[in-house]
Amino acid sequence: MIKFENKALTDSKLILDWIEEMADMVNPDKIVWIDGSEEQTQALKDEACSTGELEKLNEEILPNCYLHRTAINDVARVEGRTFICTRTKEDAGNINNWMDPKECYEKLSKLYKNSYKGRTMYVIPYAMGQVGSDFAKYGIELTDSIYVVLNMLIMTRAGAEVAKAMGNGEGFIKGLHARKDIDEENRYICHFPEDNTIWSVNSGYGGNVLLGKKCFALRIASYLGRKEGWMAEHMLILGVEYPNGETKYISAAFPSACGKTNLAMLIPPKAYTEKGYKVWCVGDDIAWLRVGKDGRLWAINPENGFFGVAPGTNEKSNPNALATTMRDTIFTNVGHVLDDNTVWWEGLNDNAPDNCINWKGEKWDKTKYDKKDKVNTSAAHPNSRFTALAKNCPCISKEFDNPAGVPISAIVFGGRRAKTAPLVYQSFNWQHGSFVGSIMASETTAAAAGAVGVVRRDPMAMRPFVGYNMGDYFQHWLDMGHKIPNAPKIFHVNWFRTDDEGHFIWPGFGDNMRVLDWILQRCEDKVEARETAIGYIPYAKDINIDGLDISVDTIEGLLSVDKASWLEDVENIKAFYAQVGDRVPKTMYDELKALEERLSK
Ligand code: GTP
Ligand code: SPV
Ligand code: MN
Repeated sequence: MIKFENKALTDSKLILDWIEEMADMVNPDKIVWIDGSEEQTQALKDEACSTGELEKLNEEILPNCYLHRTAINDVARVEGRTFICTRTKEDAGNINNWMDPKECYEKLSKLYKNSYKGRTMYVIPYAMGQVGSDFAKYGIELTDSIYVVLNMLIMTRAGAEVAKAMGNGEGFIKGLHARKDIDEENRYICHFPEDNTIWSVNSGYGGNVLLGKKCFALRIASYLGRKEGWMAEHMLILGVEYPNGETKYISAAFPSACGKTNLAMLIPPKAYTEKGYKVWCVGDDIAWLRVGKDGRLWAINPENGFFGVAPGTNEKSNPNALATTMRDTIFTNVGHVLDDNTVWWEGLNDNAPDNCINWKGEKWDKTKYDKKDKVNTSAAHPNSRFTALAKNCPCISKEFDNPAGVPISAIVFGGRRAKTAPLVYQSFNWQHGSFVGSIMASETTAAAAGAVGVVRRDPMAMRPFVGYNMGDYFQHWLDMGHKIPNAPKIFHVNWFRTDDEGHFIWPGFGDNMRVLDWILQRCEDKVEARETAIGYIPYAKDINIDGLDISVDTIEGLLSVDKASWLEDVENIKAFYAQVGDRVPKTMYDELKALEERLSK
C-alpha cells in the first residue's frame, strides 16, 4: 500500500494505482498531496526560499511575490524534443516529432528510474476549466518541483475540491514530471493522446513542465476536441464593451510571443474611452470552443492565471498586465534589483538598475547591453515570464468564471510579418477563413529554443501544439464550419509591418482597438470593404485614426497587398502543404489554387 505524508484527497482506485505505479518507478522519499490550502502553499513557499529555489521579493512593493531562475540551458519550450506518441506515425503527422509509444515509455522509464530519490513527490489534482462544469477536464500532475506546484496553483484550479470533483477519476489526464538533472540531451516532453498521458523529464521551464497548459490544454485537448467535436486553440479571448453596455467577444490566435496577452488586456485609445468603450480580458493564451445550443461558437479560457512574457510589458504598452503582476506573482528569469529587492526587465522603464542580478544569476552590467545579443547581455531573458492570477487583473471579464463561456463574434489570426501580410483582412467565409489560418506564417520568437526572427509557417498559431496530424487538424476546422450555424467571421491581422529602417509602422498595443473596431463593424455589416485577391480589405478611411499621428496614406500602405510577394508566399505554402503530407484536405488545395488564380489575374 502506498503511503502519503498527508491524507489522500481521493479514494479512486484508478488514480491511486497509477500514483503507486509511478512512485515505484521514480522512488520518492515522500509523497505529498497538494490540497490548495493557504497553509500548505505558504509552507511550500517558505521551503523553496530556504533552499534558494525561490527568492522572496519586497513585501511592501510586491506583496506575496517571488523570483525564480531556471537553469541557463532551460529557458523555453523545446519543440525539437517534444513528441506525439500515437500508435501509428501517420496519426502524429510530419509536423510533429513522433516516437512509438512502447519505445517512448521504455526510454523514459529508464530516465525516470529512481529520479525522485531524496526528493518529494507532489501530487497535484487540477482542473482545466471551471470545476464541475461541462467544459472542465481533470488531470493530476506528479512533480518533484515546488516551483511547478506553486505555478500550477496559479495557472490552474487545483487542490482538494478538484480531487473531489474527479470522482472515480475516469478519463483523467496522467501527468508525470521529473526535473532529474535538467540535462538537455535527455530532455523529453512526450504526449500519449491515446492513453491520456503526458511524460516530461529533465526540464524546469514553464511550457515544458506546467503540464496543464500546452501539454494538456492544447496537445491532448486538441486530440480530444477532434474526437468529441470541439476545438482547443492557442487563442486569447476578449470582450469589447460598447458605450451602450453591450459586449462582443473576439478570440485571436497569434504564435508565441506575438501579442496575445497584450491584445487581451488592451486599453483603448482616448478616442474610444471617451465614448465609453471598454475591453475585458477572458483569457490570454488558450481557448476551448464549442457549438452552443443557439448555434453560435462559445469559448472558455481553461486557465486560472497568466504565464506572460515580461520584457516589453510596461505602464504604456500593457498597464493591466503590469498591475496584475504587482501581487501574488512568481517572476521567472527576470532581473533582480538588489537595492529594493524588486524586479526589472528590458522595456519596463528607462531606469535600468545599476545594482542588478541578471537572469543567469550574475551581476549585470547595463553598459554592456547589446540588442544583437539579448540573451547574453540583458538583465531579463527575452523569454522571462510572470505567473499571475487572472483574478488580480484589473480588466478581467465578469464572464471569466462563467462555465458556459462567451459567444464569439470574430476569430482573428495573426503573425509577425515584416512584409506581405496587411494590417487586417477578412476571409470570404468559414472555409476560406480556415484556409487563411492554415497558411499563417510568423517570425520565430524566444518562446521556443532555436533561431529567432525566421519566418515559418505556423497554422492557426498551433504548429507546436496540435496533438495529432496537422492535415487532420485542417479537416477538423473545415468540419467545424458545418456544425456552427452562426459561425464567427474570420480575420487576419499583422501589427508588425516594418518600414525600410526596420521600424514598426503601426503603433500597435492599445491602438489595435482601431482594428478590432473595424472587425466588429464587419461582423455587423456596418462597414463596406474592398474585395481583393486575398480577402476583404478595409478602405483606409474606415480605420479610425482619431488622435493618432499617422496619415491615411500610411494606413493605405499598411493595407496594401503586394501580389509578387504573395505569389512567392504561395510557393512557400505549396512546399509547406507538401510537408504536412497527404492528409491535407483537398478543399485546402482548392482554396490555394483559387488564391493563386486571383493573384495572377
Ligand atoms: P505567449 O505567452 O508566448 O503565447 O505570447 P503572447 O502571444 O501572449 O505574446 P505577448 O502579448 O506577451 O507579446 C510578446 C511580445 O510582443 C512583447 O514583447 C510585446 O511587447 C510585443 N507586442 C505585443 N503586442 C504588440 C503590438 O501590437 N505591436 C508591437 N510592435 N509589439 C507588440
Ligand atoms: C508559449 O510559448 O506560447 C507560451 C509560454 O504561452 S509556454 O507556457 O512556455 O508555452
Ligand atoms: Mn502561448
